[in-house]
Amino acid sequence: MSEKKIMLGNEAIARGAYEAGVKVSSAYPGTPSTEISENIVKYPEIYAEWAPNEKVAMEVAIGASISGVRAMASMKMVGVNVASDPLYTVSYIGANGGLVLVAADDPGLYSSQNEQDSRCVARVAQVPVLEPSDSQEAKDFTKLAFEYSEKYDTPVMIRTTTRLAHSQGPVTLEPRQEVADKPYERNAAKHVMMPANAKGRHVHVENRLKQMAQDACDFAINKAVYKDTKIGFITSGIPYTYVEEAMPNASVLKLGLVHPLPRKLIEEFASKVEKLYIFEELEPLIEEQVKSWGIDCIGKELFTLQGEYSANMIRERVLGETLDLAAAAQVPARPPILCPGCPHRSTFSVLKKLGIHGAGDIGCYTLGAVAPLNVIDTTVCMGASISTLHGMEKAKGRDYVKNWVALIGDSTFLHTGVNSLMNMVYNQATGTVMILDNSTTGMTGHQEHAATGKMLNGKETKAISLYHLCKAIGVEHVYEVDAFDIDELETVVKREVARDEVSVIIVCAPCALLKSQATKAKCAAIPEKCKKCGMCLVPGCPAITKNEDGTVKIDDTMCNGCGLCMKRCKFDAIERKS
Ligand SMILES: Cc1ncc(C[n+]2csc(CCOP(=O)(O)OP(=O)(O)O)c2C)c(N)n1
Repeated sequence: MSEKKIMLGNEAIARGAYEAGVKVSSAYPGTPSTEISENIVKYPEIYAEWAPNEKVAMEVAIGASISGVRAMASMKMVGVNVASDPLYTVSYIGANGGLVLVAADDPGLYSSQNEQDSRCVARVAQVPVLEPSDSQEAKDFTKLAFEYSEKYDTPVMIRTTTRLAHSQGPVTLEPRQEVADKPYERNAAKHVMMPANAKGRHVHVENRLKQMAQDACDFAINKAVYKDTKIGFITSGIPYTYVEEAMPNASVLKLGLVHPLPRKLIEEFASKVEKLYIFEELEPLIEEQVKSWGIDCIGKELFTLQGEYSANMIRERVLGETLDLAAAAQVPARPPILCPGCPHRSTFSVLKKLGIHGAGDIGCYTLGAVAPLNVIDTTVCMGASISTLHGMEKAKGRDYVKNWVALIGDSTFLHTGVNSLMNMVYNQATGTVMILDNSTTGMTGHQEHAATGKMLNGKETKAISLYHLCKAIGVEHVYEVDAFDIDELETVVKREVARDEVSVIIVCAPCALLKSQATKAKCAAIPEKCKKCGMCLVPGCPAITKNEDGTVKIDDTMCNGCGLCMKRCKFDAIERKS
């Protein structure tokens, strides 16, 4: 009997890659895609790595595909932007060994800086998109994606969303299919994209999509099920499961391939149902095309362009039910905060004291933007802190950035920050960059990166030195400071922001949640010595609260003994427990 296993959507994608005979996987972490690589690495048959960013990951997969093996790159949707340069052009090159890009979208913005829809990117890049609805399909569609990639000579995108990536379902396991490497033949007309060659390949791209759209009417993954024909839904991915839950008797055209669309199949389905709804999260990608064919349907007039969908959305908006959602509304909001003992808090406490503004970046330290720290003023995308600061200086002059710094994490600095620092050096900037080096990619759950000295498979490797990297770029003034040495940090920050040359301060202290961190003795408040000045409360450590009389107490279960509160207390009213 075949073996079944409960798997996360991401785990199932990894399993699909394994069963499809994939040999190379490259990725950069990003919620909700991270666990794909963390599971792929468990299969010794697949070479799996963390790349410093998504563009690199995509290009590694492209190289592997050109050489003749099946290869995969996975990333969150904003990573697709970073990888879009190679993506748009590899669309023309196509695939030798199957080439698959997994793009993980985040409707509802659980952990992202925007809510973009990767299907739109794929459409512009003229790349087909498969959209699974559950873990079994996540595995099956991944395998299918490699077949389509080779059959149609195209990269294929698998689009998932947070709900699929992070929910579990049963998956039937099958053995790995050993796929023979395709022979590599030099073919400049296909592999060297310069104008004369790209012109010819663009014709191939258009023909390939037309052919696929035609064939898609017979793909088993595009399925029309006719029940009550008063109402019909065209849907895909996770929203399909909501239709099944809320209206099990409706007719449904479930699309597994969401780009290109099977026009004939859609026209046939539309002609057989009285009222047609298009139920797709985020952009009206399917809806706009269906409407452009003169088919009457209801989509974004009724359903939102923003946020995650639900079965309740159908109950309310299609069935007109009034739902009592009071119980759900009563769940208290829990705003994200830095962990107790987080070294970023220590850094922010110094910047707050000095009244310095931060051009921020993406990582745990983005939380420096919220109360009580309020240090970070801007956050755009990974790597943007340094270039934003540079833009401010060039716009407003040297003096303007004397009370600004760029704040960027170690993983983010290596991702794209390093380019911006080159720009500062090259274009004679004078700003100060603080690299918050906590020795990990913290925000996404502790992934290794090029400066940690370990690879995705846990093996030791060369750790790139951030210090020497900055020096090599040409930054004369690079300093490493312990994040918890707040006096030294204050001195160095004051000195460097005043300096009329570009400088980098690498603020070092490992993430408080890293397993390698030994537990330090916890801190305790001594009420008799407490003068109620509130200095220990300023950095907003969640382990410290006020007693009714205004003195403070420290929650033992939360304190990790970082000692920041102790250092801020002028009255020795906080001490370490022995
Ligand atoms: C282009 C892109 N790729 C991936 C992500 C997901 N992501 C958010 S922050 C981050 C890195 C965080 O690591 P680091 O800069 O070291 O800061 P830390 O969280 O450890 O403080 C990643 C990978 C993203 N937001 N954008």
